[in-house]
Amino acid sequence: MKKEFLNLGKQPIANGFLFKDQIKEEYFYNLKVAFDNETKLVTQTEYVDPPLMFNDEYAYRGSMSKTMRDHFQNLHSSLIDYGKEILEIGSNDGVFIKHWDKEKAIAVEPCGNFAKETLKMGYTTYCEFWSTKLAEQILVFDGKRDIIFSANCICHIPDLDDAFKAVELLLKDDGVFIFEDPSLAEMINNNSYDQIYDEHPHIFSVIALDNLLQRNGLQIVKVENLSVHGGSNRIYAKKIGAKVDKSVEDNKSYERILGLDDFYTFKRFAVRVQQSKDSLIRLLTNCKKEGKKVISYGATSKSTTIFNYCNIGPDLISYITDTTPEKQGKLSPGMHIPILPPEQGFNETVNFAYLGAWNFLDEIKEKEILWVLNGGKFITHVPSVKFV
Ligand code: DWN
Repeated sequence: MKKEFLNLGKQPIANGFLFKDQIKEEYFYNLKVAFDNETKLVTQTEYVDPPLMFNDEYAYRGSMSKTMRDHFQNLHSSLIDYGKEILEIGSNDGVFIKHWDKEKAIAVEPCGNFAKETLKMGYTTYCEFWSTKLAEQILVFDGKRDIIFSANCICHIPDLDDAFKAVELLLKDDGVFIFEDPSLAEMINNNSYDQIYDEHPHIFSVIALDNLLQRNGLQIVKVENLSVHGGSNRIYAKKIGAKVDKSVEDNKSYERILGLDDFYTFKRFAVRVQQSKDSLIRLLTNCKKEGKKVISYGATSKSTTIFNYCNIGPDLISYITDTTPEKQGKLSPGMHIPILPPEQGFNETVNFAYLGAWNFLDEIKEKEILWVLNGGKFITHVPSVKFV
């Protein structure tokens, strides 16, 4: 049974970057987060219909950071021993699958603008949402898989039972299901409530995932804790009966210590979220009073949650810079802050830059070292509101 613990208010489509003439038909929904006492899953009370988020104009391009390009290149090298017949759920612009043999790798990507890119690269690409129906079709045409992989996509799927049933159906008996998504433990530790938005109906704990996998014929056999995307877990799952690595129980014990299986942990988290909101508004308001120019660095889904929950608009953030061509020249979802290319918007006139892409702090600070040496300062809310 789901019990609500956090209300992040009226929110737009997190990646719904738009032009001025589209504002009148902009879609909003109420973003409320709950704890399911049976599965221990942290999940939204209602799910936004996937085609509203994932369509032929999807704006998030996975290869837009060196961090993630390197991450997926290294991952390929570590997975090749598991086999060659791989299927990727949510292949985006091919940033991961491009390292695999075109004859043996299959891409599943519902966003047509990106499905076209992997097709053009020569990969069999199913431009559909992951489901048991699609898995049955792939079983007939392509056969079972050694590896089913997914990065930052499984937590996007509302019906996890169907998604895991589909994996179990298409996985060879000794096959492995490997997926990585933001870690609930890291969200609680870092107060990074902006991991919650329409595309993330769930934020996963290892405890909850194992409960859900096991009721669909799979079980977690290994967990790797990653630093990417603000702290993620890479889950290795196999068909029930496989040998289980120590890392699984280690992660579950740590999550029990954090209280991730207890509703009241999340009630306390909700209080910290409100405090974070008050601190961020106070800091940005003071910057404005002092006549400072503040922008946001990275037009992220995460910052959509922040700006709409905290009601932060162009009065406090002059504009947002972002390297993604599909976002430039548009307005941010909900609060309609203009988005500029960095070469146009990031310069010595900027005093402070809020880190919409705080998960890339190291890469960004390295890239903008001259601006920092000239007195520029970044602002973050993770794990607390401060200059970094
Ligand atoms: O789960 C998801 C994650 C993986 O990506 C998706 N549902 C949606 C998306 O979330 P996000 O938008 O919060 O992701 P990022 O990766 O934090 O977005 C970074 C943004 O910042 C990109 O639009 C690229 C931009 N960027 C930039 O402008 N300059 C990134 C870097 C590193 C930079 O130097």
